[in-house]
Amino acid sequence: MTRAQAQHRVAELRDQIRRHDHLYYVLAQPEIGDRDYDKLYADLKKLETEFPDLVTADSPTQRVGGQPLKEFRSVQHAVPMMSLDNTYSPDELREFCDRVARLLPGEQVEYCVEPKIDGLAVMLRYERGELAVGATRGDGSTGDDITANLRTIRAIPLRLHVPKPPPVFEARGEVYMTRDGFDKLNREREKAGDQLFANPRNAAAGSLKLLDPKLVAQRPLAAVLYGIGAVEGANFKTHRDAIEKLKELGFPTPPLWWLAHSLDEILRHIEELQSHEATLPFEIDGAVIKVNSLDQQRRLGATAKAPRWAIAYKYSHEQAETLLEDIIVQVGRTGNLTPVAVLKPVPLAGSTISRATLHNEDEIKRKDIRIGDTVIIEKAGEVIPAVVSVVTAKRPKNAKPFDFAAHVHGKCPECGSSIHRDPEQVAWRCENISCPAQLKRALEHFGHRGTMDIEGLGEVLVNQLVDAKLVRDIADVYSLTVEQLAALERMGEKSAQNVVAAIAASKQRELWRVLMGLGILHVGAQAAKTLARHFGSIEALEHATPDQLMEAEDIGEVMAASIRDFFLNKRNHEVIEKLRRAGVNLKAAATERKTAAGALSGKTFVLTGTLARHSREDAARLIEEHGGKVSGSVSKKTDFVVVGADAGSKLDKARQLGIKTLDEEVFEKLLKQ
Ligand code: 0OW
Repeated sequence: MTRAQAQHRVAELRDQIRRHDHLYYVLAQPEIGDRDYDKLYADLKKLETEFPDLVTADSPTQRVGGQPLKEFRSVQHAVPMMSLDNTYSPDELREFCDRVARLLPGEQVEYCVEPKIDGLAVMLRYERGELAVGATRGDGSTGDDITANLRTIRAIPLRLHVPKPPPVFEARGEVYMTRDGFDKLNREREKAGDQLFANPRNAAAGSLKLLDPKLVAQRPLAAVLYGIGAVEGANFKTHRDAIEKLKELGFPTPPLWWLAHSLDEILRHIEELQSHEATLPFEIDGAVIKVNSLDQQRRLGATAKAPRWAIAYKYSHEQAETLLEDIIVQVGRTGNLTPVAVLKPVPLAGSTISRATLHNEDEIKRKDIRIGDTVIIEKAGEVIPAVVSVVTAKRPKNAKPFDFAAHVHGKCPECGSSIHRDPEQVAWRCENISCPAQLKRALEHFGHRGTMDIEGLGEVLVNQLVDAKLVRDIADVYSLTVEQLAALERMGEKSAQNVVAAIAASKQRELWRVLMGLGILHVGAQAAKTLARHFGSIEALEHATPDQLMEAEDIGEVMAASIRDFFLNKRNHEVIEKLRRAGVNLKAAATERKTAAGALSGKTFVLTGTLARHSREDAARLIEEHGGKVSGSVSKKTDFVVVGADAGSKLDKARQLGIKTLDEEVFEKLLKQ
């Protein structure tokens, strides 16, 4: 192919890829499946490799930047990025409308009602149609330059695909993490023993703060643009015109909105928005009401921090008010120290709450939460209630600020050993892997059904074993005797025999389960299976260099470093030696290894509905034994969806993406091949 032909083909491929990105990430109306998309991308990548001088900054292949940054540069906003005043009730909203009417005597006012996306406010500056700068709102006049991170978000165009783009155009909006993406990310973090994100907003904010764009690219981030900042070469009469312009330029915009001409109409649309809340891909914490006419906006102007022509109306989640009596610090399985609020018991969402998470030290400072405060707690979908705010009007004189560092005085509250805080993480961690709290969590994790599956080795027995100093690490369970167990509270002879037998039986578990049981940071079930299949034994894994580790599928730098650190710790070698001496299987069985070359290797399956002849676990095991992978959600990476009775939304998504579906019959034939 000549250079001229390559140039033509490259331009064609870029247009096609951009169009499919727009269809999939902005309009959620994909026209092709994952395989065809990847083919386009691979062809473009190949041509750009053959003709490197054809690479341009706005090529779809240039979304994920090179080296991680050392820090973010600051950016001055040409037009300040204001925040919003909040209202929490119809009366407060009436005050807002009355003030607008007072300031625009005798004028008709049209309002626009749109969702208040609970993400991170950002701005995107395009110069001659090309994305020049992307930044956080910061304090409204200065933000962080996070261009490299924002370029990785596929919903954000790298170039404005219109014949004559405005010389300068600043789009403003919110970056968010999709609910599904948040759940999936937290499941992976849970399995790998990482600190969970409290909610999608924190997850999005945490992701955009990462200095390495390669990591940001792995996060399920999206964006909605709802405003315009500095602009040259375009003008608008209303807010809605501006939104239409954003749409025309290829940006995602609020999927729901209404025009209103009175408080009653506004309230009706706010209710209607709330009724659609669950169908939105992003979390919302209320509605934003704006005066639609830009001329009226200009004449209404702004206070020091917020416009007079816009207001937020916040929904009230299940909340309760109570006294924060104390703050304690708990230690999780991976050693994360988490501050927990001890509350005066209060009914909330059908249960009595006496504990709520304070997430981490930054949150306590950010919300200025003090012992003795009256606090608002909320159970907004998160698994455990959280302290959301302080009722400062009720703050007693002797309310004590909580000094996390002083409280723990640099020591783990459980075992007294030193603690460490990763610059990128927000949590402090205890460094002693034999810390009783960690040991208890580690033993529970080891015995868990999804790990070594030891019936009876649950929280109660684990606490007794550690408190009685019968075990000092996970391998000690294999030296427990029936006598030792029978001597424990509430443990009879029979159940002691059952537990000892269950522990003995666990020696024959697959290698990946042992790897899971070791609790290597970031190594969840999927990674453990890959490592077991790829290396075949703990021996081989122990001696693998980071590069060799990264040869295994889906094992990246972070995981490789974590595995290497684990095996560099001699304490862990002792534990593995104990497991070996106890006769625990430390090799991958033939089936585990065979799967690498199995008929389904490299294929990703999703199961939906009820199969007649296979349980979900059974079908998943069969797929993995044949080298396939099972995923929980349908995406462009899915190869097959196995459809049972009463299949759910995954079947619709498969059809939408043009992914092959198999009924049970065909699925079984495939396994037999
Ligand atoms: N979060 C939102 C949202 C929105 C504001 C921006 C400046 C003046 C009006 O969905 N839909 N519309 C606006 O318009 N702001 C929003 O969020 C604000 C941005 C900064 C703080 C809030 O998150």
